[in-house]
Amino acid sequence: MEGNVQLECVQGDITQQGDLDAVVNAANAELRTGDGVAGAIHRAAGPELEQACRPMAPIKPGEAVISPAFGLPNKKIIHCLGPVYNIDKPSDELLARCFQNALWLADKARLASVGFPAISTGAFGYPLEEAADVTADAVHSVLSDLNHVTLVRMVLFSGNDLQVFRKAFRMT
Ligand code: AR6
Repeated sequence: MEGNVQLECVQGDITQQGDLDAVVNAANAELRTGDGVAGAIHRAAGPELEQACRPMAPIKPGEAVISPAFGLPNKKIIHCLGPVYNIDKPSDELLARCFQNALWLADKARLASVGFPAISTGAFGYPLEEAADVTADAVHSVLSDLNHVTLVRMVLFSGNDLQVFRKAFRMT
């Protein structure tokens, strides 16, 4: 618990978080399906998701947009474009903005709970430890702005990723 917000790090699949109001997509600029998180989310949500996202694309690194969740068991999907490590610069600021913008957007939409994957740490090549530190700082930096969000869950795909994020969030 940090103020009114509960922070969690769990191992799991971002498409299987049925108790959360919103999950975050590690999107591409075009908001199309892809590999990794984007592929899993679009497959689970169905083809309506790409259609709904088309008018909002393209987005820039650090930006976040919100859509319905369609076949996913959540109310909303928040799509963030993370930085490609050391190509989109400053990568740390752009990664931080993803988490901040997603949480502000969720709060504005009066959502109570949000789940994030480890944005940029797959295809976009962000080193895990660095990304975890930036993520933890970014999440903490906006907690006092939140009026509706009361649960932020980091959903890590592997046991190793979970340990690294737990350490960054000082949960060990
Ligand atoms: N649930 C939770 N985490 C996952 C899942 C899942 N189902 N699948 C993968 N991860 P990535 P990025 C982890 O590549 O680096 C896409 O093709 C994965 O192990 O999905 O931001 C898009 O189209 C890694 O730790 O996102 C973009 O072009 C983390 O989620 C590009 O990749 C992020 O991996 C975005 O790259």
